[in-house]
Amino acid sequence: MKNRLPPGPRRSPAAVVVAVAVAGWLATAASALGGGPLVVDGAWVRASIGDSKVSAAYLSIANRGESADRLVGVAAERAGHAMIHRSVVVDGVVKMRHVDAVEIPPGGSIRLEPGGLHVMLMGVSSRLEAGERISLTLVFERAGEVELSVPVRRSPPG
Ligand SMILES: [Cu+2]
Repeated sequence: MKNRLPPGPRRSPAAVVVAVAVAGWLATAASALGGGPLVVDGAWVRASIGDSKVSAAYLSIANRGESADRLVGVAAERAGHAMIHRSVVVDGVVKMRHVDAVEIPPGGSIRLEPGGLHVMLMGVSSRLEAGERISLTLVFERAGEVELSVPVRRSPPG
């Protein structure tokens, strides 16, 4: 499923509400896309494992516009805190590093996937069960704030 995000530049608070409503609708309608240059694909959230209060969200974001944009913030329903992380291997041990922002060059894309960049979800208030959907909010420097409805899965789609 592809969701085209609304166009930038930065919006007033009132406009953000409209953009969020539109993006929420687009998240369930794969066609009839219009407007912004960013396209989200393959978003999913990992189902909770045991009693763990952490999880992660993954997705790809393509930029079909002429200007770079940057993913600068994330938030998720039922997660007390969310941030962008990158997994790195240091001396054979996987560690996660906080990333302030990720640039999406014009004509390029970024991929958040297991073992690499991801949206880290912390303080998850109740178990994320496979088959349900949660709301994931992405904040872009130019495109503004966008809310997506993302499926919870035990493994990557496809
Ligand atoms: Cu992490």
